[in-house]
Amino acid sequence: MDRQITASTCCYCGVGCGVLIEHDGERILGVSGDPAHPANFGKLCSKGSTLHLTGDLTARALYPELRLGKGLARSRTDWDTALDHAANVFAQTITEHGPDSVAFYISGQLLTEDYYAFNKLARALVGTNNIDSNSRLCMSSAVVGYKRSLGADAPPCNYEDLELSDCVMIVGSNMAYAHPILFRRLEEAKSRRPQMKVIVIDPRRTDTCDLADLHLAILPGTDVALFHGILHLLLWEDWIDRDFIKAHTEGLAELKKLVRDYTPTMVSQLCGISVEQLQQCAEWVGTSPSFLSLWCMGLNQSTAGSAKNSALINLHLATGQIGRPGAGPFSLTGQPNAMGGRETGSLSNLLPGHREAANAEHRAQVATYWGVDQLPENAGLTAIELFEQMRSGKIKALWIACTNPAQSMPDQTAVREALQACPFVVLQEAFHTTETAAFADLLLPAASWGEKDGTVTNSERRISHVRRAIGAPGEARSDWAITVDFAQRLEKHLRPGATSLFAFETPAQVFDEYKQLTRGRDLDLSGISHELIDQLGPQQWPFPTGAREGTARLYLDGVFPTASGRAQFVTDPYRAAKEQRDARFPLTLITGRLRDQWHGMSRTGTAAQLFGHVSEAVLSLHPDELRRHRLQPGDLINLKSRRGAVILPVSSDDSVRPGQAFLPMHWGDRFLKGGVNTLTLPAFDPLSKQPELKHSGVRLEPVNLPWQLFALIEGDVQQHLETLRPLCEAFSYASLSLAGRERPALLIRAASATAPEPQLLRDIDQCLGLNDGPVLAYDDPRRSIGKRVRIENSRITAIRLAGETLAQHWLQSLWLEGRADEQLRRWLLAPLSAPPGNTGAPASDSKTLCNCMNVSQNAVCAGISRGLDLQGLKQELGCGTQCGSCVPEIKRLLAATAQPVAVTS
Ligand SMILES: Nc1nc2c(c(=O)[nH]1)N[C@H]1C(S)=C(S)[C@@H](COP(=O)(O)OP(=O)(O)OC[C@H]3O[C@@H](n4cnc5c(=O)[nH]c(N)nc54)[C@H](O)[C@@H]3O)O[C@H]1N2
Ligand SMILES: Nc1nc2c(c(=O)[nH]1)N[C@H]1C(S)=C(S)[C@@H](COP(=O)(O)OP(=O)(O)OC[C@H]3O[C@@H](n4cnc5c(=O)[nH]c(N)nc54)[C@H](O)[C@@H]3O)O[C@H]1N2
Ligand code: SF4
Ligand SMILES: [Mo]
Repeated sequence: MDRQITASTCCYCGVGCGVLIEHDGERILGVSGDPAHPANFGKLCSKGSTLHLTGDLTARALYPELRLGKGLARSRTDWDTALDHAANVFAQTITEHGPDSVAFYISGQLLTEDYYAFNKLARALVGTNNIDSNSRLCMSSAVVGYKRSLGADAPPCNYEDLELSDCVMIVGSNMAYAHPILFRRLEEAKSRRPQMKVIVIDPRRTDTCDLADLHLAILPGTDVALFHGILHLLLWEDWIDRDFIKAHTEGLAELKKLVRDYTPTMVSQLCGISVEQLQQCAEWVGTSPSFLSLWCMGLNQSTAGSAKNSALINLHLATGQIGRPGAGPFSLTGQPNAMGGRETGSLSNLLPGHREAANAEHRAQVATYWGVDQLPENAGLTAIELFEQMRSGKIKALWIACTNPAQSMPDQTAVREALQACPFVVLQEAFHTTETAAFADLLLPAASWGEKDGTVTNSERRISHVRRAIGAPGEARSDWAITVDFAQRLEKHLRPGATSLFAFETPAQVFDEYKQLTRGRDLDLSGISHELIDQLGPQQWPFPTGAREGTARLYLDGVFPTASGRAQFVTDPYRAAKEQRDARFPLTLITGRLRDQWHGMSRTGTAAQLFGHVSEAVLSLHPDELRRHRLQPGDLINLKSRRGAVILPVSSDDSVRPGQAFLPMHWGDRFLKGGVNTLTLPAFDPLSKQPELKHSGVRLEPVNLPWQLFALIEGDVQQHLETLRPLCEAFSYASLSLAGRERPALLIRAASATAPEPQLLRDIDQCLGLNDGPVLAYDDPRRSIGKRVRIENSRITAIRLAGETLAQHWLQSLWLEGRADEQLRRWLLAPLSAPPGNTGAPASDSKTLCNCMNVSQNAVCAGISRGLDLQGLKQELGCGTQCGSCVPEIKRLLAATAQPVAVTS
C-alpha cells in the first residue's frame, strides 16, 4: 500500500498532542506533530517524536495465552477458549463468593470507550464497585481537591492561559520532562514577555527551574505549610480580593484562624526556605494582575495530597484568581486519558458523568439508564486496598488492563505476594514483557497506539479522536472489544435470556451511549460525537447538545457547582509526610520522571536511543552526602527502606539537597533487580486514597560485591533481554539497559559477593553467542576472571567480562565506534584486566543531550568552550532545533560555564 497519513493523538502524557502517523497500512513509518491540533500546533517532544521507533514486535503480546494451573507455564490459545474460560471462572467465583470477590484494575491510558465498557461490566453486570484504576496513584488527590474546593472535578483553565498569565506557579511538577510541549509554550511566552514571573516549588532543582525567577526548594511534603504561609502574608498585606471572596466563596473566617499561626518565621523553618523567598513568592501571587498555578505529582502523591490541592486552590479563591484568562488552579493530567477515566467514573468511588457511587440518587439515575434494577451499594476497593485484600485472599479473580502494577504500585513485595495469592489473574496488555505478565493466568493481547479507535480527554478538558492507522499485530484486539466480548459471555451466566447490555459494534456506539450520562451534568458533553470531532476538531467540554463550540474556561460568572453555588475555602492543617528522616532512615527518597522514559518502559524501553539521555538506574545524591558516606560516583550501595532494599550505583548530583536522594520511577524489576517500588510505601491520603510514592525513608548501606559482570550483545535486544534477565537473578545487583542507535545492544552490569557457578556463566555466554564462533577469549579460572569478545566483520558484536570489569567503558566505546583493532586483540589475549591507557572511567558526559539530532553532552560542552552561545550551538551542532526537550539542559550548561557557582533561586 502507498504511504498514508492518519491524524491521531500521542499515547503518552496528558498534554494530548495531535500526531500525524505516516504508515503504509501495515507498519508505522514515521510521526510528526499535527499542525492543526490545538494542544501542540505541530510540535512533539522527545517521546512523541520517537513513537514510531518504539513498540518492537518481539515485545508485543500477539496471542491469548492461558495457564491451566499455578506453577505451569502459559500456552497459546484462541480467543473463544480464552474468553469462555474467563467467563466461567468469573461466573463461578461470583456465584460462590459474591460479586465483591472479583475486581477490575484498569488504567488512565485506556480510551474513554474502553473505560465505559469496563465500568458497565463491573457495576451493572457483575454488581461490584471493585473497579479502580492506576489514576489512584496519579490524579485522585486532584479529583478530591477540585471537588472539595470548587464542587466538581473540572480543571477550569486552558493551555492559552499559560501564555496569558503574569505569574505562573509550577508546583510539584517537572513539566520540562513530564509535559514538555506545554513547557515549550511557557518558554516562548516568557521570552516574549520577560516580565512574566515564574515560580517553581520543588525540593529538587529540576530542568523546569531553568525558567524560574524564583525556585523554592522546599523540604519534601511541606507544601501545605507553604501555601498557608503565603495566605498568611496575603491577608496581612491585604493582597486579597474582598469582593470576590464576599460574592463567591465561603469558609474564609475559619481558615483565617488556622493560617494566623503560619507565620513567616515558622513557615520558612518548616519548609527549609528563607523568609525573603516566602515573601517574594507571596508578593508575586498577591500583586500580579493574573496568577496561574500548575501542579502535578509533587502535590498529588502524598498522604496530604487532598490538603495540598485545596490549600493551593485557597490562594486562588483569596485573590479572586479564577474564572478569567491567565488565572486559575490548573492541575496537569499525567496520563493521556486520566481525565476520561474521571469522566466515565473509573475510580471505585465514582460513577459515569461525575457521579458518586455512594450517592443513592446517582446510583438510581445510572441504573435506570442502563436498564438494571440497581447498582451495588458496597464501597469499592481503591488500588492499595484492593491489593491488600487480594493478599489476604479476599479477591479471587482480578482483571487488569493497561497497567503494570508489579512495577508501579508501592511496596512491591506485598503487591507481588497479592498477585501470587490471587487464584485467577487476567491481564489485558499490549506487551508481554511487563513485570505483571509473569503473574497472569490469562494474557489477552491488546491493540495499542496507532491500532485503535476512540477518544481521550486531555488536561484542558479537550476531547480528541484517537484514530487507527494500522491493524493490530497477531491476534491483538482493541480494549473495548475485548471487554464487550467478555461481558457478552459473562451475561450468559449471570443474566441468561436477558437482552444484552453490551450490544456494541463500534467504539462510536459506545461513546454515544456514554455521553447521554453526562447530559445536564457539569461536564455535559452530550453534543460531542466521533463525527463531530472529525468535522470541527478536538473540543473542550462542557459541550451540550446543540453547541457549536466547546467551553474554553469555567466559572467565568463566579458560580460554582457546589450546594451553595460558592467555592469553598478548605481548612486543613499541615501534616508532615508519613516517613520523616530519623536516625535509622536518615534520607528521604524522592521518585519521579526522566525526560525520555515512560513509566515501566514497556514501550520506551524498546528503543535504544531513548536510553541515550539517562542510560541506567543510578541513585542521585548531593555531593555532601557522598562525602559523608565516603562514596565515589559509581560505587554500589544497598538502598534500604522499611520494606525492602535495592542495590544500585550512586551518582553525585547537586540538584537534590543533602538529606535527600532521587531515583527515577521507571526502573522496575526487569531493568533493575528489585525495582524502585520495592522501597516505596503504601500509606495513602485519607480522602483520595492516593499513596505517598514521592517520599520514603531510606538509608545507604555499604556492600561488598567484588565479583562483577559486564555483558553487551547486539541484535534482537528484546529477545536477549527476555532470555538473559532471568539468568541475572543469581546476582545481588543487576542492571539492564539498551545502548546504541543504528545497531542497538543490550547491556548488563551485575555484581555479587562471590563468583557464580561456572554453569551460570556458560549459560550466559550461550545466550551471548560467546561459546563458539569468532570469539576471542581469555580465562583465568584461578582468579575467577574471564573476558570474551565476539568479533564479526571486524566489529565487536558481543562482550562479556567476568570477575572484574575495569575495561567495560573502554570496550563499550570500542563497540560504539565499531573498532576492533590490534590493541583490542593484544589486550584480550593478555592476563591484564585494566584497559590500555587511561580509559577506564565511565563516560558520564558522553550522554546524549539531544536525541533528535544525536548530539552528546561532550559535544555541547566542547561547543561552549569554543565560545558558542545557544544560537551558535543550535546552528553548528543542530541540538535543540527539533523537539526542544534538551534546551533547558543546554541553557544550564551555558549558565554553569558563565558562572561557576550554581545559583538556586
Ligand atoms: N517523560 C515522562 N513524562 C511523563 C510521564 C513519564 O512517565 N515520563 N508520566 C506522565 C504521568 S502519568 C504523570 S502523573 C506526570 C507526572 O509529572 P510530574 O509530577 O511533573 O513528574 P514527577 O517527576 O513524578 O514529579 C514532579 C516533581 O515533584 C517533585 N516533588 C517531590 N516531592 C515533592 C513535594 O513534597 N512537594 C513539591 N512541591 N514537589 C515535590 C519532584 O522532585 C519532581 O521533580 O508525567 C506524565 N508525563
Ligand atoms: N515510585 C513511583 N511509582 C509510581 C509513580 C511515581 O512517581 N513514583 N507514579 C505513579 C503514576 S502517576 C502512574 S500514572 C503509574 C503508572 O504506572 P502503570 O500504569 O503501571 O504504567 P505503564 O507502564 O504506563 O503501564 C501501562 C501498561 O499498559 C500497556 N499498554 C500500552 N498500550 C496499551 C493498550 O492500548 N491497551 C492495553 N490493554 N495495554 C496497553 C503498556 O505496555 C504498559 O505495560 O505509576 C505510578 N507509580
Ligand atoms: S508532550 Fe510529548 S509525550 Fe506529551 S502528548 Fe505531547 S508529544 Fe506526547
Ligand atoms: Mo500518572
